[in-house]
Amino acid sequence: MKAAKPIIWNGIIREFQEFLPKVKDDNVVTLREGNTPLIEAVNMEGIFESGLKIFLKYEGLNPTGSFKDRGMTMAVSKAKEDGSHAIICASTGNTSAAAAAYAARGGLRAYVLIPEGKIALGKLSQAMMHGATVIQIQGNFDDALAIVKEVSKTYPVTLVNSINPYRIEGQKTAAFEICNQLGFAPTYHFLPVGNAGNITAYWKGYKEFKEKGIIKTLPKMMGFEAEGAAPIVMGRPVKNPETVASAIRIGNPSSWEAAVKARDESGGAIDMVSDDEIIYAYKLLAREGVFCEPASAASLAGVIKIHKKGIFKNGDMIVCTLTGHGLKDPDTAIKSSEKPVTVPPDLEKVVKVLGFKP
Ligand code: AN7
Repeated sequence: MKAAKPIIWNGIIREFQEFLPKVKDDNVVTLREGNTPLIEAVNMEGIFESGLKIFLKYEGLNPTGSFKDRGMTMAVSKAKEDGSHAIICASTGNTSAAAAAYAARGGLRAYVLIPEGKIALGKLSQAMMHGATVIQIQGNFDDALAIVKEVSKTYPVTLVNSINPYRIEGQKTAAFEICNQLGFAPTYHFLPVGNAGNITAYWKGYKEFKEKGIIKTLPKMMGFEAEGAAPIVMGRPVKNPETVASAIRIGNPSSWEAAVKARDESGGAIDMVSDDEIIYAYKLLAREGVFCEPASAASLAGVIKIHKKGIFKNGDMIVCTLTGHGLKDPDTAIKSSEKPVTVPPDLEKVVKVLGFKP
């Protein structure tokens, strides 16, 4: 290489402008989100027969560590364009982190409502560090969402939960990237389901690429809720949702109907996985060198569950969205791992722990 080679990615609004609502360039609030890697799983022999290809869309590599950045750049840019000075959201953590960061970037105020004691440490630190006003609700996400909806109706603040249609618009760009990365759409697309915005967004993205003739086939959309927070699977809201995957601890999703539509139109499924299955998949992903948060692993847990039913065919292409970075939730990572060994600063003792002969 004789000269520096420019590698420039301008963020999803500028890169995918022909597919997104127009934003005046001065109003674009971006941290150059998107362009996340699609990583093939290579250490899963023994779990799946060969011939099954699994790709991981590692959304934890977005600027704030989750897929929420795609929707947030769009929602905050539009809020700015509309003259809004403040945004508000309810969140299980990642939305609040993204809202806080993009609001800071764009010079808007952010107000975030979170369930007290139920969001992962990394996410809380992000919202606080970016200067959002953080309000802990003595209740769950669903309680918080009901309140922010009311507040945004009455007061001069823009709601940036995924009820805001710009969020879905931004998030659909992950489907575009997967098609561009593979050269076609996968056979199956697995992802965790919480408030159900992301499955809705991906399906919209795939359909738009098909309408434009960029892809020929559509994937089956496979959404996975956590067993203790599975309103769509149960067919009714869950009053007190509970799961180790705190990001998807949601009992009454906003995009419920749209998610069911994505499932039915695509010939996919919305199913659930237990906390044990989630943690098992979380550790398998770590063995790939890919660190995601527990909720993200619901996608791979779903693949394992469906694989056991013998539904996959040789050559099927599977994409799992890993929605958030593992560093978001260090507590669960430490709880799920072998403890470090402590020894004095002594060569022999260290060598012994390493299993070598002294
Ligand atoms: C890592 O941050 O709802 O089904 O308030 O953080 O589109 O809600 C987070 C959701 C999956 C579920 N994985 O996506 C919030 C929030 C991670 C998440 C989901 C979330 P949706």
